[in-house]
Amino acid sequence: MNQSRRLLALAGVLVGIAGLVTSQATVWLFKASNGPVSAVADAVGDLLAGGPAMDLGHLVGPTWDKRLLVMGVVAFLVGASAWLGTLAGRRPVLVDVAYFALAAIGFVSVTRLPNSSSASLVGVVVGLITWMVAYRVLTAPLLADKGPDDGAADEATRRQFLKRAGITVGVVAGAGLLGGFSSRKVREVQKARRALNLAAGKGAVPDGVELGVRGVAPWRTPNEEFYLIDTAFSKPAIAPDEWRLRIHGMVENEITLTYDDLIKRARTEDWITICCVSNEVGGDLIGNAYWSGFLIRDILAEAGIKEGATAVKQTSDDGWTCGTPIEALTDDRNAMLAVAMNGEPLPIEHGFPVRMIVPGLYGFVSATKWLVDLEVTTFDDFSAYWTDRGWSAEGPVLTQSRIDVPRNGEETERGTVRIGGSAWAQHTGIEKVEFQVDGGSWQQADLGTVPDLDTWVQWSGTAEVGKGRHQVVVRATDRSGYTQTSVRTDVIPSGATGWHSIEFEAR
Ligand SMILES: Nc1nc2c(c(=O)[nH]1)N[C@H]1C(S)=C(S)[C@@H](COP(=O)(O)O)O[C@H]1N2
Ligand SMILES: [Mo]
Repeated sequence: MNQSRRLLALAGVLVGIAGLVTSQATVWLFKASNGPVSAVADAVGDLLAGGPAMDLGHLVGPTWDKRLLVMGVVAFLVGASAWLGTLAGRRPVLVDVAYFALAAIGFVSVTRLPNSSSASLVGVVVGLITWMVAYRVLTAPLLADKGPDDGAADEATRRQFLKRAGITVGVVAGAGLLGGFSSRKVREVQKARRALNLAAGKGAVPDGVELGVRGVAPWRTPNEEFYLIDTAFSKPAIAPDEWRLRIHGMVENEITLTYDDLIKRARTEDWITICCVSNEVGGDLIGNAYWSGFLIRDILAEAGIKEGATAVKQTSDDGWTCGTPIEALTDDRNAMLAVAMNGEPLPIEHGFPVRMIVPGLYGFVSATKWLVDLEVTTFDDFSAYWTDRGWSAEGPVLTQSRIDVPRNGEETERGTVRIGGSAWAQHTGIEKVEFQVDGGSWQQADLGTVPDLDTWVQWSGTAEVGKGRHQVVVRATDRSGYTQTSVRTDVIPSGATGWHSIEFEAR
């Protein structure tokens, strides 16, 4: 390789690294859960695990497995960037397309992880812009037309390049330091979270809740697969020892709780399914976990609720607010200040260190994450984040059911086809689930047994089908005797109604 080709390759390497650093710094700055490199490593790992390739985890252990994948992704990127550097001036379109494609892989890998937020995607875009800009800045001096072999011109080019490379390294290192600095807080909180020993029960999945239909969502939703909804672009990172909860408003005694105060109290643990009001019919913004926490009704009793109060307004560390009827927090349901989810301290993105969980209500009116303030008040005296944006003030969960198998558009064998899914009516309970195939009569599905009224229920059945296209519709009846209406309504203001239906093709 001659000198200019070597310098071009070096320029490419710097460009590649610059984009990696700025994208990761962005992710850190906004405390997002997933950086693009880590997300691509996960995607590659899943591809390898799905294929005939070896299971790296067995050879090197799970932590090293991930580290090797990350190193592999970085090495690939650096190699590709070196090559892209050498294409400068010759294949400009190919270079831009290649960087776009690499960024697209990052984008898709980030998007497929259920706990990713928009901040991770912003990180990908920042990385792409860095690549585009740095590529132009660093290769330009090396492309300047030179006369026939002229040592002095060569030297000038080299100096130009080194100057620009120095500035690039400085800017990128600055961005990296800034991101790294702001991630220090998150790492501290993560460390504090890992060091907690809450001895929270993981909850054994009860016998009979799973009907064993392949493709139906697992009854317990693993934390990593639990849906995520929040408005915070940058997630709060709160260490347990700095957390305070103020309980005030229409109370006899104002209370301020520390984390230690809280976890000394008698604990409650329960299977509770929570879901989002913006879940479309058939959607997956729902999850079921074993939650550990402290009954809100006990804490409110200590504060002493004054006559006339109807609501508890909650405020999150990120400023988000919602209001819950006092009734739902003081009746016999397990409305709790949750500290653990499936036996682990709450993941940061699910509200660490303390969030609310209220069976039977949509998350937007009850499930405040990063909870710092409870104000006992009346619905007339405040409005909350989503009510200000056209959503209802109260949000009881609407009875719903979903078909998971077959998937919409799936191809199956003709003959006996298994059908199954989930149904929910938290704190009311599911009485029966019926399904209808190709407009025939409604058939009653088998139901999984559930521990109480507060979780979703699996259902299953079979259908005999011939070759061709088929349709399945499902509807649930809850324990109040209400059968889901077929009328489809929008999710706003208080949740979608209507029956879920899918089509499949039998061969
Ligand atoms: N601080 C805060 N808490 C929040 C929200 C939010 O935007 N900010 N979203 C709510 C909504 S709409 C839902 S459905 C649940 C989702 O909880 P999850 O992200 O842990 O699944 O959290 C609720 N708690
Ligand atoms: Mo929600």
